[in-house]
Amino acid sequence: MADRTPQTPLGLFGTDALIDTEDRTIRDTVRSVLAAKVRPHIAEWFESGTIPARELARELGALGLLGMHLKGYGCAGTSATAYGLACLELEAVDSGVRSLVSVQGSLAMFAIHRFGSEEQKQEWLPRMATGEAIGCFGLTEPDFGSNPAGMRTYAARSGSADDADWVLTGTKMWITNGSVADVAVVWAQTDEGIRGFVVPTGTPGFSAPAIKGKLSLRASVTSELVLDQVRLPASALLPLATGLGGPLSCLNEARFGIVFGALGAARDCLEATLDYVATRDIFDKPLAGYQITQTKLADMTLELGKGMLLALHLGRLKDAGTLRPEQVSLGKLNNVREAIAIARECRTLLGANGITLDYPVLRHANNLESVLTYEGTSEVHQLVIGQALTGQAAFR
Ligand code: TGC
Ligand code: FAD
Repeated sequence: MADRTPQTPLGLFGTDALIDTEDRTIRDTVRSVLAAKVRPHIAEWFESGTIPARELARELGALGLLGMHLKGYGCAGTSATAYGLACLELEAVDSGVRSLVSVQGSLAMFAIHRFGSEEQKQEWLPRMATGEAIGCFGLTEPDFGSNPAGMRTYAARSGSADDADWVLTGTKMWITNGSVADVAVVWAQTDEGIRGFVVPTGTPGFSAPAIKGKLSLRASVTSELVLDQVRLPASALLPLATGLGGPLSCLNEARFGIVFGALGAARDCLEATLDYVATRDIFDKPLAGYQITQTKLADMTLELGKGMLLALHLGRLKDAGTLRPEQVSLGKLNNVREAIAIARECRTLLGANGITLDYPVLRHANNLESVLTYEGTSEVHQLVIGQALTGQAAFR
């Protein structure tokens, strides 16, 4: 007789067979620690629009998740695939928790690791790896999100000598971790093009008011950065980042994490829904027994599994050092788009219960609205892919 034991969506795909033992062990550890320490609190944090960022950063740092796939300076130095799988588990809890880790490791720490001086690396990376210091990454401005090349934040030299101070003025918007950060990586126009600066947030003239009233990513700190004549020593400049390619290469790292992360939110929705339909009786039998339900479950499982295959493929390319930015766009566009579709479809199966915080689906769906927009909107990624296919840039 056929085995009718229900299988999990990714179990059905058998994708674990494509993940090496070490990466699977890391993933399973992350999953079980998050289940014990973070998941029990997440609905409450979402409802109150708070996250204990400092305590959580230390907890995640102790797990080795901050700057996880960077080498040296106290970072764990795992494979990129292991990092992706950790993002998946983090976002299965909440996109806000994954965002904290993405911004810390893939944006702020990566920028310092890739473009910083030895002094900057020694000063910040070990403390950021443990979560003792929190970082943020200021690229977006109120009028320049998809088009960061237009940024108005300006850094002027206060003299002509090479060791002259810099003075930064401008406003950054929608900055994750901003109000809780110890250090901000800030991108600004200069007379020599776009450059990056390592800004200790206690520097006079720097402030980071929190943005309130969000209906998405509520368990995450999002802030404005105000730079009012912030004076920095010459040593605050990231010496190796010149031009827009600097910040854009950091985005490749965070976008890679989202390729996996979005699948975590989708998996969590689907697993919660499978549990629900098994026990929810409609008319005279469980909801799971209706053909319409099974069609929805099958289609969602297909998209989740295809997204996982794509993510693991991109992980392998990244580990081999051959992953190209437009391939990251393929993953970010597809996996976030499918994750939000899955979250919304799951919501239909939960009926009215689906709109509450008793189940994770609408929380994930709402979070994924932000994920669809940040790190390059879906339309920006379509245009990146369009450019790769046609050789024509259609951004302007
Ligand atoms: P374009 O002329 O195409 O390029 C300028 C220079 O940059 C290089 N480049 C890249 N380098 C590395 N990685 C990439 N992905 C790159 N894309 C382009 C390019 O080769 C060129 O180099 P060079 O040496 O010739 O100067 O630039 P463009 O102004 O036409 O813009 C292209 C576009 C639209 C794709 C880009 O601006 C873009 O990606 N816009 C979206 C902005 C965005 O994603 N912002 C995210 C902010 S951070 C965030 O959202 C954090 S969310 C929190 C979390 O992650 O959880
Ligand atoms: P816009 O650029 O104004 O886009 C509006 C619409 O126009 C979108 O649909 C877009 O796709 C479309 N559009 C844009 N360009 C084109 C085009 N060429 N053709 C056709 N349509 C186009 N930024 C940071 O720097 N650091 C952070 O830590 C950070 N964290 C964030 C956290 C949250 C919760 C959110 C929501 C955002 C965050 N951001 C951060 C900002 C994020 O990166 C931007 O919101 C994003 O890049 C889009 O910019 P925008 O919101 O200004 O939208």
